[in-house]
Amino acid sequence: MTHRLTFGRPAPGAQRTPRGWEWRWTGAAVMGILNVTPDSFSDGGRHAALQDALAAAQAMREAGVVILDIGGESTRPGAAPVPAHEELDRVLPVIRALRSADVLLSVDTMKPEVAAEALRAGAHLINDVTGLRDPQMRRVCAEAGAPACVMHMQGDPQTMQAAPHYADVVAEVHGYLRAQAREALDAGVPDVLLDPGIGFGKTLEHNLSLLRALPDLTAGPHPVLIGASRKRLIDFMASVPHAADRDPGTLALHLHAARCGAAVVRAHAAAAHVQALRVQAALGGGDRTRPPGPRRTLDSGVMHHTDTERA
Ligand code: 7PJ
Repeated sequence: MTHRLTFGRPAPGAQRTPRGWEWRWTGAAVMGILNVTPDSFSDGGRHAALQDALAAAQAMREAGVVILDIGGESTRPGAAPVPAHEELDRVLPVIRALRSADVLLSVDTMKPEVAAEALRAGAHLINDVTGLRDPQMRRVCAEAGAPACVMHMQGDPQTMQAAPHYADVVAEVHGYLRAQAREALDAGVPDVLLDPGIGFGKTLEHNLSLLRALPDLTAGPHPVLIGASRKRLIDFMASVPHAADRDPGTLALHLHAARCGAAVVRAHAAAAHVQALRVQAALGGGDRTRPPGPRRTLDSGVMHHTDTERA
């Protein structure tokens, strides 16, 4: 399955087209997670955090990674919000150090002011777990010519896992994503990726319903991102209490997502994902809707260790 994402300005790997700069790929690309939160680092120091992040990014680049998702705020269930200036102090040095590297830089943020500064500093893509609900976030992306990942979340990170409830989870999440995509494109955002938000205000049953319905979402006009890396649904499915032990289950889930047409999988164990996706592609198993044949996936990166928890 071939995927496309349009940028309003040049981006690494994107080709000039009449509509902008188009990034085109086959199979699922791996987005390597690059957390720059002090709790990801043993000594908590800012300089050490930056050095660790750059070393992880370098390793990912050498492994051929094409997208890094840089995050300066934890969105784990119950996590405390981080002020914008603190988030910027974490992510800007990483963006500045990597902006001339041949890699797409995504910034995982909910704050328009952080997105604006990050895009000015050289980031290419915004990953907003609040789905561009804030009109200011849509304006920021539109003005910078930056596509965005629009994710579904019920509630907010502080409360979302308290009592998730849906009458029809698939209809509600897919409907929400379609509506947010329309709002974003109408506001001038050049393109969107859609993400059902695994673990964001969802029980195991809700997550499973969304994963089973993935072919319906990937049949639509927008590329789809799935991020289940080390989340608690892996524990619920396979009894793996420690997040750091959940990479095998994560990989199984992401291979399923790739077969169902996901365009991007967001992962900590990025190198293992690249290897597994290449084998899946060589077997002709990238998707079930086309006859088997040789296909290629974009190269991707190696893991960066963090310990996140999510249902
Ligand atoms: C996701 C994300 C996800 C997108 C996080 C964690 C929590 N962005 N940011 N999708 N999860 N688009 O990695 O456990 O699922 S942060």
